[in-house]
Amino acid sequence: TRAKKPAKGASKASEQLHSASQPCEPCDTLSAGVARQIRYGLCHNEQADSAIFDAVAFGVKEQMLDQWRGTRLKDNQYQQKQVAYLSLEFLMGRTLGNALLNLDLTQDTKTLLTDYAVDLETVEECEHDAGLGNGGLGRLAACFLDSCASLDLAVTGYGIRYQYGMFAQKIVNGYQVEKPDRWLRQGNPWEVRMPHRIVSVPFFGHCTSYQDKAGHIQHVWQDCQYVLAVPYDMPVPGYRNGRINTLRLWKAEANDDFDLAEFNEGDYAEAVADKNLAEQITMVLYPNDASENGKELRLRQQYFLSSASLQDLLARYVAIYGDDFSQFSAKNAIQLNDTHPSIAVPELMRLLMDIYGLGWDNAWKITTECMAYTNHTLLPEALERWPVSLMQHMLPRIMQIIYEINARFLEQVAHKWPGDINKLAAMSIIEEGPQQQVRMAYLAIVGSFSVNGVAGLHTQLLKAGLFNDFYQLWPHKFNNRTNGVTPRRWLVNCNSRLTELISRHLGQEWIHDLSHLTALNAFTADKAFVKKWAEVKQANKQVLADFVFEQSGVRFDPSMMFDVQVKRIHEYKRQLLNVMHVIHLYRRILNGDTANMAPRCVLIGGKAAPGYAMAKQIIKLINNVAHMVNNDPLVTPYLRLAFLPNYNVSAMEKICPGTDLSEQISTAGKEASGTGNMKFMMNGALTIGTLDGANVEMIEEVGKEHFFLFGLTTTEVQQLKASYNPQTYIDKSPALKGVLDMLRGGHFNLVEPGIFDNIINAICDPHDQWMLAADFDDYCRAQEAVSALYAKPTQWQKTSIRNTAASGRFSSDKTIEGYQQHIWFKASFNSVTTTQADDDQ
Ligand code: T68
Repeated sequence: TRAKKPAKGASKASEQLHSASQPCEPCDTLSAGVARQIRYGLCHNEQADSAIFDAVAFGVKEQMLDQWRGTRLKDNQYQQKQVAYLSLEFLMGRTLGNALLNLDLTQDTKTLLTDYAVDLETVEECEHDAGLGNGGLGRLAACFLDSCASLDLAVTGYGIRYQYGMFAQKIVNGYQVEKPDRWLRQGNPWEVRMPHRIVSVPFFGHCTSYQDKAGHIQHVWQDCQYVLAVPYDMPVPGYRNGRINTLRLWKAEANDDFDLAEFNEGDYAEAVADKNLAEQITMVLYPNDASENGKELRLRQQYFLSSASLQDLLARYVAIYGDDFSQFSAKNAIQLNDTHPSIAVPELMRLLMDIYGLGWDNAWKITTECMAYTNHTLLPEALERWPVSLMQHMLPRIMQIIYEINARFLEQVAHKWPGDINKLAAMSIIEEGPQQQVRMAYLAIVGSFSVNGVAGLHTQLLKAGLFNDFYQLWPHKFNNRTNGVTPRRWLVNCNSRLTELISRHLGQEWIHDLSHLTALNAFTADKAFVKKWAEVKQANKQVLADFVFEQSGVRFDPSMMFDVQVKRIHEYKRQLLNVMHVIHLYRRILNGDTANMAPRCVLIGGKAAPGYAMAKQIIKLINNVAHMVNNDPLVTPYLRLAFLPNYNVSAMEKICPGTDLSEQISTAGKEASGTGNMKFMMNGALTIGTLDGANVEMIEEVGKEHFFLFGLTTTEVQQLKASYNPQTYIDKSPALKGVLDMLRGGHFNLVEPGIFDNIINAICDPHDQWMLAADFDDYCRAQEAVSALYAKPTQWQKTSIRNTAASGRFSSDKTIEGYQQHIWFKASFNSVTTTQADDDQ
């Protein structure tokens, strides 16, 4: 009954090692490859820009193939530790520009394209974003892949090849309308289907047990339905170092072994059609960025990814090391990107025990020495829980293992807190209640040797609040790894003007080590440099203005300040506070009070989860306010407002270089880190923001005198909660009262009465968790300080330089060095007993 380990693996590995030592034929040039693609690869003679894009992409991929294979062979040969980064989301965006940069092929490509009378930028614009993620969490995974490859680390990303990525957002009559994103329709030139690495993933069925010859109870998961997991690999080139890592995306396909006897001939077609159910697993990305929606299909996706990836990892291990698993945790680390793949904990147990024949203790030791869990949110509505009944039905063997993990874990709890029944209930992986639920975060913590938050404040709050019981039990597991973003995509590739200016003065080393940017501080005294810095920003603002006009029809004037907030729409991120400030300025202008008002163009963009009614109403409000503001010629010299539809990765590449002011205004304690804040800072934007997430560390780096700080602190928010009364703030603030009166008066919805009532009520509700009314006046005060500084262009530019100079800490290279040193390559797992051992980076 026990499947035996794949025996042919070992010989395959030695075959590979053998061929690795054979010299390869040198491959031909990129330009020859592109020409060949155009002539033979595309099966038509069309020279449309999109055809050229395909030819270039295929040509570039071809250039990577030898190095790609070489990387894999080298990693096997040197028996390096492998890291698997498991994530339901990889928000990759476009690949071409970044690949050319990392491979140092940009100039060659520009040159070869002259033969085809098209420029590189036009060709790049033909690439469809790979939108396999919602927001920060998915984009973080993508930045990490770039940094891992660039730091020469053997890290494989494992994800899902969704047929439909993040929906495209259209705006119709001011409202968000979702359109499906069939990003693969034109084909994906970067991917390689790997049929020889297909694995199968079990679902449903039931469990039985028997006693083996040695008297041990053995468990068998029977009568399951298997779904094939087919890997599609995407290359991840490091920055000019010859390494090509892999992003392996799984596609679900039906297997062929359904029982034909059950069907007469007439039902054959239907029987085959039924198999499409299996393929639904990888059909669509769930578009919720901050709430768990509990759909059965989502759990299937999670298990499908986890099982396929672990089977792949184990097969590779066995191929190199054989069936001695004593080295497994020394050779593998598995990073769980939030709880979404945390079912990997019981799944690794299952594979080690049921497939490879290990006993519980040995399997548990290995599992807890490999798994590491990253938390990305404190919001209770985002914490995943799955009904026990659902899991029992879909994954009976997994549920059995979770029960056993929990029973053994609760013994430890009872030992630590003797007689404390409440503690047992509070910490149990199984939550009791009318419907029992599996708490996925607790499962992840119990099964991992490392638990990390994504910014200093966030980690502190995890330890003090959400996970405090676990922190008391296992302080050594907790550590902070502040997020970062890759400077290749977010500065070098998206902002060539600034890159050139910086490199002319600092050389190129900063691209490898972003801390070198601190040398820019000295140039704040260099008038010519400051002038050049301003010219770069101005040119980038013109590009952004053109983009905004093309996308929204609103004209931005590059002589005005560009004030930008782009991110998912969520109440805690407080786009509403931003609009309230716009309304405040609008009122002032209508009242003739424009003294000391720096003219500004406000840009807001982001998608709302399709089921999030309040977020959708906020989008409508932004659009309605924009309509009034932009159509009043008395107002537009001072103020303009645009909502940018379909905000995505490639939009951000145009937005962040042209932004003057970055809005990072979440209620303190709610944004785990933020990463958009870092992209803007790198590109020389100044930030207006609260003491939240990584803003705290940004202030540490740049100094509070170069940051527009406002609002309640996390502690103040917590203390105010019980007695919060928005009316007291409204009574004290003529500005806030004015804004609310204007909203209530229907100024922005004359022909649509009542549509903003919800929003108005939310602001005035004592239960408003986001405390807009409390922060409004201080926000306006900080915005006035922004205006005052903008009126002094030289000072503004110097502050801008200081912001870029201070952004080195937020390179994802730094973050990954932290993961590498403190998590993946941590020398020993059980010896650390001090509480603060790894807290500081
Ligand atoms: C974000 N989380 C955090 N979640 O909000 C942000 N959630 O502060 C942080 O900088 C970023 O993660 C990276 O650490 C998300 O983006 C999701 O997208 C998400 C998706 C599915 C379910 C829940």
